[in-house]
Amino acid sequence: MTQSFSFTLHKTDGMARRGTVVTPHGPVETPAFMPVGTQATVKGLYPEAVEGTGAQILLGNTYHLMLRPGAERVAALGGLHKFMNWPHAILTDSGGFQVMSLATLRKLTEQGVTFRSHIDGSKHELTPERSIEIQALLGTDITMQLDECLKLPASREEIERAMQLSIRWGERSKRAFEARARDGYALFGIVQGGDDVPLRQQSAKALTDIGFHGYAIGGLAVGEPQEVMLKVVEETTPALPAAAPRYLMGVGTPHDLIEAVARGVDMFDCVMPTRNGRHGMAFTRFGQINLSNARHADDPRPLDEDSPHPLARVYSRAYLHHLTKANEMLGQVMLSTINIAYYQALTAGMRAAIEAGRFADYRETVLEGWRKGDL
Ligand code: PRF
Repeated sequence: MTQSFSFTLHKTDGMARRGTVVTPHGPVETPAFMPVGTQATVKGLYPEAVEGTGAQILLGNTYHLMLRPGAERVAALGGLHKFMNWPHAILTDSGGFQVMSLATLRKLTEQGVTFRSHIDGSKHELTPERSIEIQALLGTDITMQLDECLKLPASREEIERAMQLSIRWGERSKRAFEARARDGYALFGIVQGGDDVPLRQQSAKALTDIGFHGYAIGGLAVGEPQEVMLKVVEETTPALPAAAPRYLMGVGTPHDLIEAVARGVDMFDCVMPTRNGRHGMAFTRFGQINLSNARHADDPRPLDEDSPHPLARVYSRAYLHHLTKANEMLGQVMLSTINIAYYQALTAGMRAAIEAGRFADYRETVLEGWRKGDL
């Protein structure tokens, strides 16, 4: 028996929240970090390895999977969970953001967006209704509405136009989602409004009136300074229903995560742990360590002897340096795994701290560890 979507808020500490999202494919303890599995794979990691980091939910992408291998094909093969052998929860992004960053010859209208594939130049259309259909074919647990995400800086007029369009697409998404009657599954709305706080609050209110199972904050980490992002988050979360999860899309560094949780965010996704891992970077409680640096060549110490993940405890910095310099794929795999495990340890630490009413202390301890650096 699969379970219906729900969100339970267990405890708050300041604005930080400790909750549980239940999906048809299992629970997600929040604050939660979702590793990115764009092409039906978290790059370099077996699903078992992703599980071993503590992750309970992955992010998949409508845009990539509709182009290749095709949503209808994945559906015929039993859905995305079965296709990639990931039995736990999946959230899929709606495609709009990836169309804007990857596709060519884009044309945006009230109806939706037409574009050419970055893979073979073929022509495609994504509407709110088609995005919902694709995500249903993939069998995702959490569906995202189609939205328009602008890069910053942008003019107030442009920001307002994209924000209003995203609200209308949110309404259409909800209608299309309900028509498919995927009972027990969830649809999230996406707040837009750029760096304009009143527009953000207007967007949050309009989406709340439409009514979603959860609410994402999109359109951030798109060129604005971190303090602007955090200010917008801080002013937006109070305008969202306390009883629903909040997801900050495409964010971010470990520092972004801890500061956004302090401002009421529950969920995150980001390519950073895997992408940076492929480039020789390790995220640790001593901050970011660049393994290609020659200072690691003779260092027998592991990255973090107290890490909950064995890869960070067992392999020496010298070995990871060597793999990175030799451009060996095992180095990329190990660092990607270590980094996702670090993000999971960070969110687990936040969860425990909120439960204990000690989030402020935890945040200070973590920030101090990064400040002191890698001794
Ligand atoms: N919208 C959607 N996906 C996203 C974003 C957005 O605004 C962002 C912005 N950081 C990342 N991914 N649909």
